[in-house]
Amino acid sequence: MLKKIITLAASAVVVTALSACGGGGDGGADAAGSGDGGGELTMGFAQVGAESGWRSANTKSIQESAKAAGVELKFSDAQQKQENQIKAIRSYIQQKVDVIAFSPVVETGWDTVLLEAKRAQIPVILTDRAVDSDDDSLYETFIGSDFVKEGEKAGEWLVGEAGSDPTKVVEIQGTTGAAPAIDRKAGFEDAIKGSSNIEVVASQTGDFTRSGGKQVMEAFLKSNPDIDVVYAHNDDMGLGAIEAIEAAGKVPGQDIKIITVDAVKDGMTALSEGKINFIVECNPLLGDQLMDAAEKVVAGDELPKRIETEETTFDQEQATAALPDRQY
Ligand code: GYE
Repeated sequence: MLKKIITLAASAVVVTALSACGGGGDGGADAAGSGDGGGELTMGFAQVGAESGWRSANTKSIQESAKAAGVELKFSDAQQKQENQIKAIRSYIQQKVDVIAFSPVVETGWDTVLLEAKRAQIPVILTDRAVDSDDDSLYETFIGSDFVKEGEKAGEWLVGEAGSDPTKVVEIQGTTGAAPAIDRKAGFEDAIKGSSNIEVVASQTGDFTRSGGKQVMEAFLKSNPDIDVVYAHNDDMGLGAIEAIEAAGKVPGQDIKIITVDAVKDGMTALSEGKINFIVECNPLLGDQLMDAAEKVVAGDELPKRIETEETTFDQEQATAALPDRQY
């Protein structure tokens, strides 16, 4: 019943900007919002943190899209800690928001809190990162990239680049237990497994941060004198690795080749300057898709369980061409 009322309210807003049309009832659709859209939908969003350029662009996209869609956004930053995200989700349940969205910092350990949301009849949308759960009724849909594919693209480029040369790779992984870290590793390994000349000699987490990437690379350079390639699971860690490589008197992009994932502006700039060699794109601009999905879910529409974002890759020349129009 409530869903129907909201559907009507949602279609009405297209015609004219109603203020406080109000769903009423216990479902939490109280018209708390203000501003142009009328605020009939309230979303609680539990963000991972502010660990990378990708994350900042993602947060900005969500905030801007919420505003444009007239969604009242309650936003929290979990500082890369699962316990903080769980707390935020519980508080959104208590506040009876209409929809909860979050980007799970790690893959496992979500069933209990998701069940609490389900019992409270609050739909959950996953953005960017997936959860590892046997029960896919605990969320409506997952909007984000195929991280395995991203890892494969990185590995495929290296296979072509290395030819038959013996190639020693060090890998700087994302946050331990996070979907993009697990999947980017797996995809990369899969792509290089037929090339016996390519060897991953060390692999450690840099937690998706620039400082983490730098520290890990410093340690790698000490223990492995002849590294040919760095594969970093995001641009920020690659940029940190560049600092460590330069401090060690080597030339990034030449003495040591660098492959990263994300394609945020800082990464693309380093690629265009020749310090990075190849970037696999991961699109952080998920805001519009998220607001669209939220409106549909609250209106009672069935969504596909998986909404995949489209992505490409960049070499140095392509980065130079793309940079002037890059939004993030
Ligand atoms: O690649 C990284 C960020 O989950 C896809 O998280 C995201 C990753 C992104 O910290 O830069």
